[in-house]
Amino acid sequence: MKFDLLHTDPLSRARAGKITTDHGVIETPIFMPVGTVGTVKGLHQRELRDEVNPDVILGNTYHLYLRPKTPILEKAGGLHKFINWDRNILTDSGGFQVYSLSANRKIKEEGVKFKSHIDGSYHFFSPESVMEIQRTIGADIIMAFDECTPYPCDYRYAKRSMHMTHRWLDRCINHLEKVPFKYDYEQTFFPIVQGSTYKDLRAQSAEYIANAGAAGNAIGGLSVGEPAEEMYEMTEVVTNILPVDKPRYLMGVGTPINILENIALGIDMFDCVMPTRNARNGMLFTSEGIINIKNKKWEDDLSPIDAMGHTWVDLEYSKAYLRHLFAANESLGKQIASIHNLGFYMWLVREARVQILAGTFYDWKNKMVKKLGERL
Ligand code: PRF
Repeated sequence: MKFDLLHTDPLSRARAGKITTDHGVIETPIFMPVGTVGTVKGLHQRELRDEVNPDVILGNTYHLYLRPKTPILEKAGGLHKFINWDRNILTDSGGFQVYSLSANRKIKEEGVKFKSHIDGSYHFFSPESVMEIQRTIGADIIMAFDECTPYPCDYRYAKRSMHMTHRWLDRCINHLEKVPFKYDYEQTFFPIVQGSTYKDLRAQSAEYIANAGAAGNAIGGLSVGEPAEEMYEMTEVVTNILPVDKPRYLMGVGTPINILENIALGIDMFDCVMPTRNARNGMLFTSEGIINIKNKKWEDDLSPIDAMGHTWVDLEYSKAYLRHLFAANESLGKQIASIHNLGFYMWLVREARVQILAGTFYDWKNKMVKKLGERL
């Protein structure tokens, strides 16, 4: 993997860059649509590629390991082939899902024992096993196995957990050296900064992660319920320490406003279920603000879903029709809303990149942040 830093905004710390892997170029800042179980929910791959057009999507080790299970992915020749996606894929390690989804999980130094949310069966993840699973899944970018602390988290637990995440990082790196790539392309490993909402722990963790010398770095443990201001403070502490010449990925973030504010603090990569999950509940993000399409207000509004829209569904369908689809619980409603929201998120990060390259990001960001939170 190669990262070219193209431009840094003089008024903020926003950056425009370019990641190159064996599956193509990723222009940063980037938003990665979440395809947890090997599908970005509500879109087939052709729509995803041609309408939303992301350079990279995300998959989850936890889910794919439980179903369809690793041997099937190996037989298919990796996740790209299994799901028919020839652009970049990043897999999360399960370091978050194992805590948020599985019942009865037990965290020990050795690893995590957990109960499947699908059939109740017991499984064990260690830094070593998760690296092997990610080799078999075959994503272009693979993540360290970490512990994502909850919010709030007391200082002693946060500190102990952070040190364990660091020891797990060393085990991930040692093990990866022993397990070669499975397919005919390279994989790049990203370690993850933890440290909850404590500035000293965040700084210590960022130093540790920077010292690992990986080709890219991630920040975890944020957007877990803390106030946005606290998230931004932590991002700032960490981006002041992480190397400038490597991409920085803020995991699981966030709202359009969170994304712009974190771009301004020097983040290059984002992922979040919000555009697709909220779409399925009828919430649409637009450049004028937020729409709840289920609202009676839209019942007879025959204007396009989003006149400023960035995907064909925005102009093709009316608000009244989309509201009707939701009222009738038709699956097409969820599909249209998902394409719209992903199209909007992709536009947002692409426009941010254009503004960074033009030197106008700071004013544009402040103007956008005012509008994005409004309820229409
Ligand atoms: N760790 C991992 N994945 C994650 C997170 C984390 O802390 C988060 C936190 N927002 C989202 N996804 N491995």
